Amino acid sequence: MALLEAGVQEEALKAIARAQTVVIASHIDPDGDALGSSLALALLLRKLGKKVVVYNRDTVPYNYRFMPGAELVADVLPASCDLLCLLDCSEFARAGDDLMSWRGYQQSLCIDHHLTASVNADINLIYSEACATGELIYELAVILEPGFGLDVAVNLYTAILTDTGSFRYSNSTPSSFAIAGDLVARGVEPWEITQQVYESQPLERIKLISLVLKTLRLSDSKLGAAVWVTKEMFAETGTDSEYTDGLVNYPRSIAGVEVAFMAREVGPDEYKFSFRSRGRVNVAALVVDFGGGGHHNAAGCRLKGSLAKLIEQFFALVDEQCKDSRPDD
Ligand SMILES: [Mn+2]
Repeated sequence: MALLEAGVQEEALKAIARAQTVVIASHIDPDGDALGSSLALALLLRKLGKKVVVYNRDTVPYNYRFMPGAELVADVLPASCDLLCLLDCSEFARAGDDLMSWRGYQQSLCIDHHLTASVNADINLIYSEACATGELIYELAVILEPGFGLDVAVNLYTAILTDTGSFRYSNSTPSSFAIAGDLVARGVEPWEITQQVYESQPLERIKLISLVLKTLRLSDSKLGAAVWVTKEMFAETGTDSEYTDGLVNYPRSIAGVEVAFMAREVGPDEYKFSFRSRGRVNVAALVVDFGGGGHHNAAGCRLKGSLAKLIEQFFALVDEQCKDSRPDD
C-alpha cells in the first residue's frame, strides 16, 4: 500500500530488524487504538524472536481485557532496550512521567496519526491521514509477517473499530474498510468484538452515565454542550475514570450541537477536558492554546481553575468559532 512514505517506513523496518529487545509504550488512559496497536506490534515482534515489553502507566480498561496479549501490559520499564516504540502519541510526556524521564533505549521510533504531533523521536512514522495507529501497524504487519494470525488481527481490528467510532467517523476511509475486510477474512468476528468493546458495560457505568447526564449544560447559542464528572460521582457509583470512555458522545449527539465536551475532575480544581466536534469546528486547534492536542473532531487538554469559569470560557470560544464558520465550510 502507498499510505506511508517509503523512506520513513523503511527506516522503521530497519530499526525493528536491528533491535533484539523492544519496549512498546503508549499514552496514558489507553484506548482501543493505543492498546490494539501496541499488542499487535508486540505479538508480531515476539513471533520474530524479539524480547518485548509492553508498557503503559495505566491499567487496561475492562472492555479491552479480551484483547490477545492484554496480560502483557505492565507499568514497569526494564533497565534497557535496543528500541523504544512510542505508539498513538508523539510526545513522550503523553506516556507519563516515568516514560518521559526514562533513558534506557538506544533508539526511539514513534508511530502515530495525531494532528498536532510534535516530532521528537529518532524515527517518526507519523501520518495524520491514517484512521488509527492500528492502520500504520497493519502496513508494517503485512511486510513483517504477511500471514499474521488471528491474535494480531483482533488487535488491529479493535484499534481501527474504536478510532473510527465503529466506522462512523469521517476518518473511515476506503483504506479503513479494506483493512477491516482483510482482518475479517483472517477470522475476526465483528459481532464478537462489538460485544466485548461496547456491550459489556458494568451496571455501575450506566449508573454513572445517569449522574453525568444530569450535569448537561448548553452554551448561549446551543451549539456547544458540556457535561462533567466528579470524584464524588465515581465514589457514589463505585466507578473510576476508565468508566467514562465515550461519555462525551452523548452531548455531541444532541441535534444542533456542534461541539461537546466533558470535564473530568482529576485533582482539586483541576480538570481533564475531552472535546468532540461534529466537523465544523477544529477542536484540536481550539485546545492547542491550552497545551492540549488531538484531531479535528476529537481533542483534549488539562486545566486548573473553577469548573464553572472554565466551562463558560470554552462555551464562549465554541460560540465564537461557530459564528465564524458556516455549516458548509
Ligand atoms: Mn489513535
